[in-house]
Amino acid sequence: MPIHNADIADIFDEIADYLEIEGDNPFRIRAYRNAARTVRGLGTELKDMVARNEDLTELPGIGKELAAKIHEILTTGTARALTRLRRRIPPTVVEILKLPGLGPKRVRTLYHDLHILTLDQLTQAAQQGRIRALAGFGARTEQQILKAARKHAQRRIRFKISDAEVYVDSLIAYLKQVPGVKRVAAAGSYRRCRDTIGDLDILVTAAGDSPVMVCFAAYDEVSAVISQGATRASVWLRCGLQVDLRRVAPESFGAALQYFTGSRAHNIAIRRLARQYGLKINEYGVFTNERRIAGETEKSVYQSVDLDWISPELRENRGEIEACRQKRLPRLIELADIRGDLHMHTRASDGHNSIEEMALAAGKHGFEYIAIAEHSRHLSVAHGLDARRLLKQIDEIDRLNQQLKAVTILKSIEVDILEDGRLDMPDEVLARLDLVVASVHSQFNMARERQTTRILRAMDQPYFTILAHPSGRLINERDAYAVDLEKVIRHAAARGCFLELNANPQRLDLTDVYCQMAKEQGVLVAIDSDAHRSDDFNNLRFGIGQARRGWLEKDDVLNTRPLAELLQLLRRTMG
Ligand code: DGT
Ligand code: CA
Ligand code: CA
Ligand code: ZN
Repeated sequence: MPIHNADIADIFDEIADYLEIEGDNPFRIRAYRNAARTVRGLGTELKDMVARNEDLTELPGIGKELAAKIHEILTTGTARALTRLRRRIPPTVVEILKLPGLGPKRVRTLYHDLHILTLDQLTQAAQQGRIRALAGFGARTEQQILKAARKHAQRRIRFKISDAEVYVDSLIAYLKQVPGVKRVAAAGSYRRCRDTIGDLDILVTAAGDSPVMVCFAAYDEVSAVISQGATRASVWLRCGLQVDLRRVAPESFGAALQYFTGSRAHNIAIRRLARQYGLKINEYGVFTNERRIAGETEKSVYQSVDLDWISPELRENRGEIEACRQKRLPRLIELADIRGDLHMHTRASDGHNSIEEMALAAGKHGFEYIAIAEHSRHLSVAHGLDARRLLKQIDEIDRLNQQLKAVTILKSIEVDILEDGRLDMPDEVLARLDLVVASVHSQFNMARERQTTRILRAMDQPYFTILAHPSGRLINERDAYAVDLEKVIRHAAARGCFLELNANPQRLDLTDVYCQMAKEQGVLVAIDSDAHRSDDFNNLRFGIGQARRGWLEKDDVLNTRPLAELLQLLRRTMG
């Protein structure tokens, strides 16, 4: 990874932030700030200057010490000075510094006098009126802080589930090898397969003398310990993810897992139900008066209120409890139900593998079929295909289908929906395909009504099979465009076409509630990888998680069908 000037400037600014909080020498702090400004405004990349052996100390504000730091950052990617500071002060404290009205001096006071390390702790202290008593604060400031903290908390970035997974897997593997540890389980939104994760909740059971809590705090990836006790601890990982660990007794494991899996709304509904039974459910178990009657397994908790075990993905209080009572919980789709993938790219547009490589990889995943859906010409940044190149690809696929027996390659395209709802390819060319995947890649800012009309018009084209990534969102990067998805779903039902659940963890689009709506309207959903390289088929599991949150069963999903049945369904959308 090349180090750019902006990376170096960020490191200098971060060092300055920490030094300010620590109350370091103001001249030193200013030196880092000035250096950050110089580096940021530089016309040339520092890495090129170093490669040319130029003398960095000739730059304004860069002395010998800072020049050495620039060299260090360019070779190691970071500065030891920063690593040391990060070990002393949690990154969350620096986040507090970003609140309006809270300069380093005040943040330092909060940190030293009240041991406030996180925004949550800050909010709590303000609510309890503990801040106004500090020198230089007062009641008005306390109110301002509370307001700012709440506003900031809403903006706090959540981790994509795929990003969180990397850290969860290695943390769980680490905890499992701690002496005396018996069970380790992830709970919270991660277990419910939400598309994004606020923080990670982990439960362990362990023998009495197990050092699990200490080992947790000493984990390599931990950048700061927020709190640590005998049964609970919270830390920040270097990547910025917060992890809460709870140690529970084996007989409470199920109750704790149920409690910390949530969602909050689901738990509240379950506890309300328990009261009707004269029971009390908490994270330690199910109790009548003070006697424990269940809690070792989740199943026992649900049984105590006459319910079957409910899949974590459904626990959002969206009707799952009523459905369970009436024995009509869905049999949720599983990854193994998927028989093929209907949206992927190859080198012909912006993918990285050949058609043949994609087909062979698909075979390894046990797929019966794949559909190649390159971009169309309108998406020029992705080398979209025009009619001539698409016709050439059709011939190539015919040839490959002669050779390859295990996987059938279907002919498709991810055609752009143009501004007026027409498709970016003549009908007579589309007619030669097995299916047409269509999507919006431009004009995201149209008014809601126009955007909706545009998409409905596209669906009414003679050749239209699947609406890809229907909302266009990119998680943490781009909001969904304004569109009436309810109307789109009803229209798809009338037209007899399908909607995609794009399984790329950056998209996960359709979202859960719209999956549920599509199911209710009888619109089949295609769970597709939108693979740009053969490894991307692995992303399908994220799509399955989202589909399960949307109550989808095998029969609600288009690409669970065997090839012959699929072809029949596709043909109905083509002309
Ligand atoms: P997140 O972290 O924002 O992605 O979402 P969750 O669902 O993981 O929420 P989190 O981490 O605050 O708490 C994990 C679960 O623990 C939550 O889904 C329900 C349970 N829980 C935590 N605190 C409370 C509470 O104060 N009341 C209730 N009823 N449940 C709680
Ligand atoms: Ca959580
Ligand atoms: Ca939590
Ligand atoms: Zn697309």
